[in-house]
Amino acid sequence: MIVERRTFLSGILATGLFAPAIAQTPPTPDGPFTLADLPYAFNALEPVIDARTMEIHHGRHHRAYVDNLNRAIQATPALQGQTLEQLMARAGSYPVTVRNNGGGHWNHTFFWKTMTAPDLGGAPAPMLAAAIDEAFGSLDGLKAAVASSGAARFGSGWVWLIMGPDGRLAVTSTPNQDNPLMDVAEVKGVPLFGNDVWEHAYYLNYQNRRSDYLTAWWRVVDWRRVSERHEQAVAIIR
Ligand code: MN3
Repeated sequence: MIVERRTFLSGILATGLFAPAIAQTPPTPDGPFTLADLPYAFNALEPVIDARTMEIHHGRHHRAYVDNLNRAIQATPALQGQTLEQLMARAGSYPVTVRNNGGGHWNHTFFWKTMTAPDLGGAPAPMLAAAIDEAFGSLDGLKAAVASSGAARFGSGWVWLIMGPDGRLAVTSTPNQDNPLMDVAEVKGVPLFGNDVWEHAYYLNYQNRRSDYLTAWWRVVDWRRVSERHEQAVAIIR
């Protein structure tokens, strides 16, 4: 019986029909984009985000976005010589793999730099605090908007604080690895922070409790960095 089953399987495999599933992935290209090290240790965000989650998130998920983006760029001469931001701005007219993996690379690079060790991120600078009050009533109002936008995102995506062309702040959400810099984004603007609400960002620690993750995440937000981004964005529109 076992022999028959083996014969059956090897016969099936010999047809070549299953070759794609066992084919080797092409060699990893070494550019044009590279995966930078995290700006802190894997365990730096504990207990909010555990070291194992950070290790897998950065070393496997983010690395895969970079590798797949590089493969796409190397295979398509028309995409070569552009910055990541230029690719984002025209994501809608490029192959979907560029939108997904380019977005994945931009979003995660931005995300790592948005965070710091728990309770060391300070508070919004006065100009940012004033803009938050104007748009959301208070910092708690912003947090409530992020909680509801993050919870409402079905499946995988991101929740963002952005500054629009009029200088006003807004909370938005994008699906998959889209971001507010993309031409395809429903609401466009300059991202000031983004939080990853893919399950891979929180599942080991929080399982299905996305709202608990969203609440805990405030402890690791680097408000100095977010305030700097806001200052730069305001300088550009003035
Ligand atoms: Mn992620």
